[in-house]
Amino acid sequence: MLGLVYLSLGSNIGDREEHLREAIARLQKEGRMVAVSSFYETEPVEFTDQAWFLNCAVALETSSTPEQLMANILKIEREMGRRRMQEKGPRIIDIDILLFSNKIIDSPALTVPHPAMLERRFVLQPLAEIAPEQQHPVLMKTIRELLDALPTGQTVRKLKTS
Ligand code: PH2
Ligand code: MG
Ligand code: MG
Repeated sequence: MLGLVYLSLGSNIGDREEHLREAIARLQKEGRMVAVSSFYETEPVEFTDQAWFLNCAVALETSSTPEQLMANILKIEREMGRRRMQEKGPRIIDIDILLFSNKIIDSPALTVPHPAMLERRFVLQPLAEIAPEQQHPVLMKTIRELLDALPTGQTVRKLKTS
């Protein structure tokens, strides 16, 4: 069975753009890459005393289970040099599963839909670019509606490409 997965990618250490591209290339081995959003320059939230991030969202069609995909994502993060130090702190690459078809998962290893996505403009804005009509399987609201419901604040701007 094929699953349609939406992922959020972020980096705020070193060559952020290169890290996002590298992660996307590696994720292509996990299935069929259906869409990749623009890259967005985003103000750090939650833990604010760190450098600005580059974030994007991708859609991936995969035959993996959520647990398999999560394990492969953690492997990609490790292989790209990620070392977990401070929670929510600076990272070379972070890859989060936002949605996995219309699955609802609540295990110690994995929570889907991603619980924090509702509050994060750095997630919803890139995601709305590639999947505005996608429904959140718990709230039954579209990504566009969730984005429109966000309070102002959290600067997120599309990266100007040369
Ligand atoms: N990730 C976090 C915490 N804060 N802020 C931005 N702008 N982008 C992120 O990817 C991010 C964050 C924890 O995963
Ligand atoms: Mg994260
Ligand atoms: Mg993560």
